[in-house]
Amino acid sequence: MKRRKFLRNSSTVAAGIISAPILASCNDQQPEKRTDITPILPIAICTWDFGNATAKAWEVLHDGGSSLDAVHQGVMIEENDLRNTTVGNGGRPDRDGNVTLDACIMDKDGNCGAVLAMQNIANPISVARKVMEETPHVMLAGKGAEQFAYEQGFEKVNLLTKKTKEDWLEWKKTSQYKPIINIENHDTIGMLAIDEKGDIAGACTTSGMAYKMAGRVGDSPIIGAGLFIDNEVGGATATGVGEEVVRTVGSFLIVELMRQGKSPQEACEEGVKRIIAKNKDKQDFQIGFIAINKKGETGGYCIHPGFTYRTYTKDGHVNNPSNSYLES
Ligand code: SD4
Repeated sequence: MKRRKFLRNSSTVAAGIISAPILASCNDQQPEKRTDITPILPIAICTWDFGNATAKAWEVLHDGGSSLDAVHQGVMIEENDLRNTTVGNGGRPDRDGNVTLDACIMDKDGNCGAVLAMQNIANPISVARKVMEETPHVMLAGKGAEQFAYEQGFEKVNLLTKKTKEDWLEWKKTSQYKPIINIENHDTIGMLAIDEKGDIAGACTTSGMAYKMAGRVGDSPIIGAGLFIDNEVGGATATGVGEEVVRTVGSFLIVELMRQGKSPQEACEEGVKRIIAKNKDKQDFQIGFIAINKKGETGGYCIHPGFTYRTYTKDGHVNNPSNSYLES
């Protein structure tokens, strides 16, 4: 009898009387890892209603691809979409009119790579992956990141579109810097995926806050803040005002809360509450967290209503409205 069937049929095991190590001595095979819940695998999840991105990630996962390839190819869809003014090519510029992009990627082994405030390159997530795979470093910033990208064969691209230039010139008339809550109902894309093997990876990419100071970098390319993966536990990623996410090392915090036993939903809620606790007099900003655990369970939570997150599993492709700390 196959070992799996033996375990299922054994009333003694069902009663929990015989432990796995004792069972292992019944035959030559290694004991199987026993789990109570069937993992929902594979799965892709991302911040906001970036359905084209999760569809691409699902395509990769469904073909048996790795979670790393899935998140990489998934978020690239948004980097390449010129209609999206918050990610990649076509993203809004800083106050000087320069588009500076941030991205990071992390794999199942804790390897990671990031680019910060990089100009003239359309796919920062691909450069971040090159940093991870081709250099001894984790982060490259500014001119160094751009130079590295050219060395890796990336092309120089003008990232400022006619539309974002016009909007910037309009903004300059008042030059008022105020992060907009739920800007155009999308923002940074952070994506988490688990592949058929059960391995977790994540990616996060953004053009950052529109009209930020030159050189400003938010949470999105900072491992632990905008994204964190621990293949034993789960992953988390963030969107919103990056300064606040950095102050709580939000994504790392959420993964650690899951390690301590919280569900992804409970961990996201606690992450938002920690941010609120540090901002007692100020709540006019948005933060959204999403998380996934090793079982494929997901969660999402935000400060203001309006944040949504996409999930793609064999059961469907859904845009989930997130619960929020504040009511509308
Ligand atoms: C940042 N978290 O640069 C990113 C961008 C974002 O609302 O999500 N903006 O702070």
